Amino acid sequence: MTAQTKQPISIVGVPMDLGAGRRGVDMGPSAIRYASVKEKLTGLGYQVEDRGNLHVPTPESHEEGDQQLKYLREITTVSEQLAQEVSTIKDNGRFPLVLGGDHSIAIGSIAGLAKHHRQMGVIWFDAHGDLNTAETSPSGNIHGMSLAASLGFGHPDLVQCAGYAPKIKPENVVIIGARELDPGEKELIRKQGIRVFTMHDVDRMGMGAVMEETLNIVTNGTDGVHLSLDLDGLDPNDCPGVGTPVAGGLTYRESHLAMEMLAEANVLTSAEFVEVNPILDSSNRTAKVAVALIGSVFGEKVL
Ligand code: 4U7
Ligand code: MN
Ligand code: MN
Ligand code: MN
Repeated sequence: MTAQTKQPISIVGVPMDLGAGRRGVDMGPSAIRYASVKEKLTGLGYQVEDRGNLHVPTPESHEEGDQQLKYLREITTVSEQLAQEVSTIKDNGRFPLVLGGDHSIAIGSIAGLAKHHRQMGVIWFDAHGDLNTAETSPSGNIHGMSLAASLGFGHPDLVQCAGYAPKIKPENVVIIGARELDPGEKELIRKQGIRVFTMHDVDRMGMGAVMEETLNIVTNGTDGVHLSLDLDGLDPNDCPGVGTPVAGGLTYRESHLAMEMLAEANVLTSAEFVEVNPILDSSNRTAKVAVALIGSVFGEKVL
């Protein structure tokens, strides 16, 4: 790749843990920076700006509020700020790379991005669907509702982030790595016709074929592609530092192949890496995997 084809990157951290059931994922952006994300990208020839972290309130200083929508008010505020931040990065002609934080931050990321890409494709790499609403959620944790909200389902404060809805269309979304879906999520998937490659599908087809089909779906009639990667999509053996681990996940190599095929296709217009919880980790392993995946998705090759 020549220097001109490398779009400059802007990193923004969102130390959010109000959307998750346990503490620690607020340290995700620090852990990923500590694992040398900027150096990795600079080494690949990118011009990189780190815009630092957004301010996120601490749970100890706020009430959970509605038990089916914990910290709704605070999460709504941060989502609006993130939407603006990501939109500014796009206005500057740069590639937004968002570091989480729990997966509720996707509400804000996608709200900011979809203003610039009204037909945006989304690859949701995750053990979960994040397709709950207050009515279907078994936990009341908003990180399990972010894809639903982006599609226009759920509480109006989340759905209407940045003042418009829906952000994305079900036919432009692909979920990869799913292995734990709640009843309400399954219903939404069926009703909306969302393409889900479960672990069963990955086992049967292989990641190569899964990604070929994924790339067809997310580029068909779209004007941009966002990668929303939850590290719990990977197997907990490779990524133990996540808040909601589920056994039987994607391997290190399968995940890298997915990133490498995305890099080869050269279709990504933004990305976020979320749910790294260094408190539950040893030697910052999960953040190191995140940085290795970031390397691959930005074109790092063995040879
Ligand atoms: B993550 C869950 F019930 N579905 O809604 C829920 F299993 O962003 C988990 O993917 C959500 O990590 C996980 O609470 C959200 C649960
Ligand atoms: Mn998730
Ligand atoms: Mn998940
Ligand atoms: Mn999780």
